[in-house]
Amino acid sequence: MINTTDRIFADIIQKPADFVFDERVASVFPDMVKRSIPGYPAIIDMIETLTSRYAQPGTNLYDLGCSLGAASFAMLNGLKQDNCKIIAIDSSLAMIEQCKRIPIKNSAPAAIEFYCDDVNNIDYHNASVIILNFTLQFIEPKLRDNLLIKLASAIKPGGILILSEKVKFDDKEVNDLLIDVYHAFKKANGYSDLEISQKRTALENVLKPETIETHLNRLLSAGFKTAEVWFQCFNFTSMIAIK
Ligand code: GEK
Repeated sequence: MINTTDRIFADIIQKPADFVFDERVASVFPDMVKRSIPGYPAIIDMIETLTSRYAQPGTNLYDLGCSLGAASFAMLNGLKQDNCKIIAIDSSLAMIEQCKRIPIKNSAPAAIEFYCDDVNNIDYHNASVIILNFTLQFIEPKLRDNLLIKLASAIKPGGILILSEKVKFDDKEVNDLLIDVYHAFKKANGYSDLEISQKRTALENVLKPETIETHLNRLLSAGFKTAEVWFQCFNFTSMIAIK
């Protein structure tokens, strides 16, 4: 039987390397996100609820950095509007190959198209809902403004972008405290001190968090009329921006 429990950092790693979304990560991903991202199930549930409210008939719904498609399937479950298409993109071939194997009922309200690509390379258009669920944090900071400008201009008036991110805080004491509290959450979910510290090292050059203020200002400058945090647990947040 295939083991789907995340033990990727359980043993001492002799030559530490940057974290990559390869086949090994894809095979344990549902366990990894559930034990590593506070509030992940609540955020996925809200993506379903917000999709039923904000999707517009005849538009595209994008899931950027879809991993195994949790947000895409949440959108599909929430969708009541006709003639929509869900477009899910991830730069990890291992993730996209697994997504393509997930069966979709004939009676589903829309199709999901999965593409293996960099989200910076896509032409976005006719969108009503765009999801960036813990993906922007992996994109080079200097590319983030342009991507958000592109996304904001692809969204129709009244449409939304949901941006979930691990964040940092300007105040060092608060920042250190929330990192410690987050590590306690991981320990309570069965990760050892070794796993926590080896993963932290692997993510150091790859996951680049920004402050909530930086994210909200970027969303407003990109062309959204409003942007607010709707969820926060420790240093993990989800924001909604409305065009
Ligand atoms: C979920 N949204 O379960 N272009 C496309 N994909 C990218 C890029 C890029 N430039 N950079 C990283 N990725 C998911 C969870 S995981 C979050 C998202 C996490 C992809 C990367 O391959 C990975 O699958 C995903 O973004 C981030 O709702 O693991 O913390």
